[in-house]
Amino acid sequence: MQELQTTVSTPSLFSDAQELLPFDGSAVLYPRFFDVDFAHGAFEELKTATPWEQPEMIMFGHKHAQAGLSTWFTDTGISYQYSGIVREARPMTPLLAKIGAMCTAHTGAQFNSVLVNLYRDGQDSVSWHSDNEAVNGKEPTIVSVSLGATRRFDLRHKETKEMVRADLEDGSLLVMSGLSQHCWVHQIAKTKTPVGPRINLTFRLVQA
Ligand SMILES: O=C(O)CCC(=O)C(=O)O
Ligand SMILES: [Mn+2]
Repeated sequence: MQELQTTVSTPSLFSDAQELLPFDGSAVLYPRFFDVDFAHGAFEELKTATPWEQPEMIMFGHKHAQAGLSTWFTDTGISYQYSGIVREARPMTPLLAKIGAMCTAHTGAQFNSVLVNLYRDGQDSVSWHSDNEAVNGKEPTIVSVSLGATRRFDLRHKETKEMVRADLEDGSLLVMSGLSQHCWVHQIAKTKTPVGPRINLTFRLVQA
């Protein structure tokens, strides 16, 4: 006779989840959210199939200066504007929709758009900014997927200047929510350490 299981223990798949922010918002890192094969396949498909655009290089004085390639996907038709740049909407692809659905299944948050960034090497970067444009709404949940080379992610509190750092590894998921965009800025700094290419996807729920 089969023994009845009286205690149910469900070991969390994400027991290594880590809250990065000490206060004023949340940024939870799941270092190995996607399995290696899935992450590798997604990286290759995105690298090859994405119509990469290089937004006009902005030198300084702007909050989201970017030296890299990126593309904005959404079926809402809403363009994304930051630092005086307007990113035209491209239709979501099946792969991006699938990754977005995996993020929704895990977080419960809905997404209708994704900004895809390619960092070709250590010279590609995104300078200090917060994703606080009105289009993202108040206290947005922004889910960031990292594929490919590991890059360091810095967060800095706008008032206390407290710094938090984390390595965003291949297949990791970072969920930023609450006051995180209001109280903190973040960046991917340039690095002289030789690094391979990295693709980052930030899923968002935008409204016109
Ligand atoms: O590449 C990353 O991890 C961050 C990208 C980012 O902050 C953004 O696209 O707004
Ligand atoms: Mn950002």
